Amino acid sequence: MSVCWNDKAGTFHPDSAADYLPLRQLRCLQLQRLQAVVKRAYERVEHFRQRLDSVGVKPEDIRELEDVRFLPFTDKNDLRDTYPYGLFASPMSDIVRLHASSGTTGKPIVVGYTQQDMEVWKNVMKRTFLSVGLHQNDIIQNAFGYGLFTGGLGAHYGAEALGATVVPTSGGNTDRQIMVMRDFGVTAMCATPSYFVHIIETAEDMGLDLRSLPLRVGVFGAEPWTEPMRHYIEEKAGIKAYDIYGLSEIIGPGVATECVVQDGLHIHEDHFLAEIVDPVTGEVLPDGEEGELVLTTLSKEAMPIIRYRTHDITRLIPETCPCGRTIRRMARVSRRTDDMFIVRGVNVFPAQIEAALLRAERNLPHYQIILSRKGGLDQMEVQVEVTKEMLGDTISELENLQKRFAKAIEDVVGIRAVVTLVEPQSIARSQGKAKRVIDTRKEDQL
Ligand code: DLL
Repeated sequence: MSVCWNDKAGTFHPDSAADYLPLRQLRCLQLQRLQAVVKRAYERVEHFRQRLDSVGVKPEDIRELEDVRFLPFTDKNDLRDTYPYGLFASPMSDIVRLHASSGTTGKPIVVGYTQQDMEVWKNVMKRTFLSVGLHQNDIIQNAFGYGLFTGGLGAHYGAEALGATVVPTSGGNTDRQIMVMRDFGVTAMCATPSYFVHIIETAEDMGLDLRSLPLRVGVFGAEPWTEPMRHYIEEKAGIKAYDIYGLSEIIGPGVATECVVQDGLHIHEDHFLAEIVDPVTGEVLPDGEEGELVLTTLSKEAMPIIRYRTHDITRLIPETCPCGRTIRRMARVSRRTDDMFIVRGVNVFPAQIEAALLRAERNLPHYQIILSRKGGLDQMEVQVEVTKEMLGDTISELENLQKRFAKAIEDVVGIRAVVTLVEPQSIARSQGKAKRVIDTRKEDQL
């Protein structure tokens, strides 16, 4: 049986001990793990061996934590080029789980976990829940999608490890989500923030005031959101809303989480080494400066990842947190350095849309992606210019084409888009790079 007691700002739990390690001990642990993970990657993954050899670095050259900067970066293209299992450092017989996330073009990227990796994932998710003040008496409704997306199962196993009661609703079916939330006495909700806003608005339409329910905590992540959105959610639902961050390539959710102070996300530094680099030069920036987050897994067996360019922009917060945790915080991620956007929690690259359109029509027409938010739900419209040749087609041929585009997009990206055929030359041409994405999801629209 584990014991809980209050610290200055929240609860301290023995299973969160790694959050509070003395800094010297934490850095020492990180170095030992970094040395081991680089050795493992070098010895077992040809891709990493070649990369390290190409810059003349051997695992033994990592003598202190700062030496991590001698190592070459990894990015999504490395996962794409080695699809599906080329970065695995464990035999398939040791892999107990696979997940996948969007690649930059047609194919997803695949990530694998050993039993030991699953233990780590459970542990960091359990610590995430403890950080936001949840415990074994909570009833946690998990509306992150179950499936290839890491959100659903990642949060699920963490909540079970906590000893809480998990209600695995997955995403969608909003009326039922609200019924479950009310009837099951749910006290905490996991979801993408935009989906929870949709839940709030649907509940309002149903005449239900969420403030009258026992719900007290929201655990939100998988997409950027803002302070005004937090205030809106907290006020409308009568809860505390927390930001959690993670990415499939590193583990899934569980990389970083807010604590009850709600001022930055604590990185689970005993498992993930964080650096901030200049997105253009790749040069490491000092703590406090904003740049691109680069992460190295310190304990992953199946798929160790060295210096992963997340493309997420943030900064490390050097000051210690009033909650007493020693693991460093990072600021909220508000934007990315690349053209990836997130619709209803699903990562999408414009190049995927392009690949899908090309599947349906050999000559790629001019297109534009319009993102909007209605009733809290993200909408994706893909406007495709018909060509003069297509104009000769009958209405039913055009309708067919529209359907083929929509189907191809759903097949490639996994979510539905509204496809609108527009007249030739009606999409604005830009002087330089084509502006493929128009995002009208403003904070005030929530
Ligand atoms: O979104 C894992 C996750 C699930 C995190 C549930 C939190 C909760 P991917 O699908 O691989 O993994 O997408 C990772 O999503 O690089 C960020 O750009 C974005 N992202 C994730 N969490 C946040 C957040 C999951 N709290 C990509 N704020 C990341 C802003 C986020 N962006």
